[in-house]
Amino acid sequence: MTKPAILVARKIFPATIAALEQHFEVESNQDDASWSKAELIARLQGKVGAFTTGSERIDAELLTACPQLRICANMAVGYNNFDIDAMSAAGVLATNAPDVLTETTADFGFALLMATARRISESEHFLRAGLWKKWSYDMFAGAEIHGSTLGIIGMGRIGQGIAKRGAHGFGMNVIYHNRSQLDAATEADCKARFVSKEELLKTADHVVLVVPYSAASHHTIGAAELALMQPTATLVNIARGGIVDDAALAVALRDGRIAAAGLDVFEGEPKVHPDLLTVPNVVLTPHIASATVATRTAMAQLAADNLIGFLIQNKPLTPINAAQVASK
Ligand code: 8YV
Repeated sequence: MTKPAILVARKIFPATIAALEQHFEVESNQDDASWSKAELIARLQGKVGAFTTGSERIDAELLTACPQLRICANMAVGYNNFDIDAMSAAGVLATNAPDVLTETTADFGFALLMATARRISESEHFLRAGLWKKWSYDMFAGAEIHGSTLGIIGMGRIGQGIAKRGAHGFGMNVIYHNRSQLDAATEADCKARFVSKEELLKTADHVVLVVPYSAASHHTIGAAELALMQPTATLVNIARGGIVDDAALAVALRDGRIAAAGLDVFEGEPKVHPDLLTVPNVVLTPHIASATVATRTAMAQLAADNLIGFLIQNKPLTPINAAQVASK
């Protein structure tokens, strides 16, 4: 019997390819070539499944051109690269990779917060440049972490992980804002208090962004929100590019409107707003919050298991639009 054909759109662990090859005819991109949309569409011809990452945009145009496609399995918890309505209309299942990256991403959020508040990148650049001639009492004096107020915008699984690290590990006073207030037991577990976005921005010493990207969350933080923050405050974005207005942030950092920022995601990445590259008080990392070997392996495995689960066993593990696809 011929195996169903699938496309793996980006370079991935050889073990993941091998696992997929047990069930599918696999065309993969182990050269990690940058495919245009036209090339992606051409490669998807005859494929019933696609293994995608955040870099492949799956929209109505692509779906119309690939009528055999039945599932796109994203190796990411975020799926703003998917037009879910268009996928549902085309009867194409979307799956993501939640849970397996929660703790690792929360670890990174906390690492970026600490690097930002304690000026670790900035001081290392100073040292490497040979500028350290003598100790000084205020050299790279940053902001306190322990006992300070941590404001989290977006209190899903990763936000809760960051809250627990802050409250239980560093004695921080945790406040959060979310579309809806969490139940009392979860709030108690996270030692977190629900506040308005405005109160959070005005009172937090450190603001961490963990909201999914959508039209509604575009520029959650812009010039007006930055103006509400304390001049000593830090801002960390591990959510998605576009949640922060990067141009407005660069101005706020340059003018000392806020003390510092830590960014793992950018508007239009891998491009970075040029003004962010010129201000010293920002820590910049290339979208690596989930990047440990174990977690990226688990994410790839989950995406592969979704393809196998759906196409072979008719049982995807972490579907996003199963009900809409079933009703087609
Ligand atoms: C991914 C992420 O590594 O899971 C997500 O949503 O942002 C990262 O963990 C990235 O999106 C590549 O697929």
